[in-house]
Amino acid sequence: MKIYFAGSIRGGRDDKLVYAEMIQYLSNFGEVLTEHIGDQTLSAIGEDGPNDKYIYDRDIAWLHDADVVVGEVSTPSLGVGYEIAKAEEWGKKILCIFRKSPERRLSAMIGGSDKIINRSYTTFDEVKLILDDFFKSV
Ligand code: 6K6
Repeated sequence: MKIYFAGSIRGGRDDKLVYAEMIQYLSNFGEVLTEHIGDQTLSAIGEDGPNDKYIYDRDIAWLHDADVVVGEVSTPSLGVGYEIAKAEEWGKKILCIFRKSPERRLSAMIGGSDKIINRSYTTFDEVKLILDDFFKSV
């Protein structure tokens, strides 16, 4: 099972710890193609590393190759939204996980899509149950 994990990079790195925990847990179910998203040293404006065209081409190829897409969508990210839209177009199985918050509501373009399984959580134990459930169904 190839898993494309999507999480914010230039949209902001506030949730990088939960990305790392999710990637670790996801590795119980298959190969996570995008492990770098949990890299704690990756900042939103890091300038080192490959150029944007290289990143785009590589990530789109991985996304196309993936069996399932799991997005942590608590921090709004143009890239994550774009990837989810592409994955929808390609008929991938998609799970989006959003942390409940009094300050933020999930975009209606994600929450309102019937092609996406949307779940919300408070604790990481809940995330694990959501992932267990999702992978039972794929
Ligand atoms: C490092 C620091 C800033 O930018 C980088 C390198 N950029 C990326 N590296 C790998 N994947 C990326 C990069 N930028 C976007 N992505 C893809 O888009 C990832 O698969 C994420 O799921 C998503 C994040 O989009 P933004 O808009 O938050 O960056």
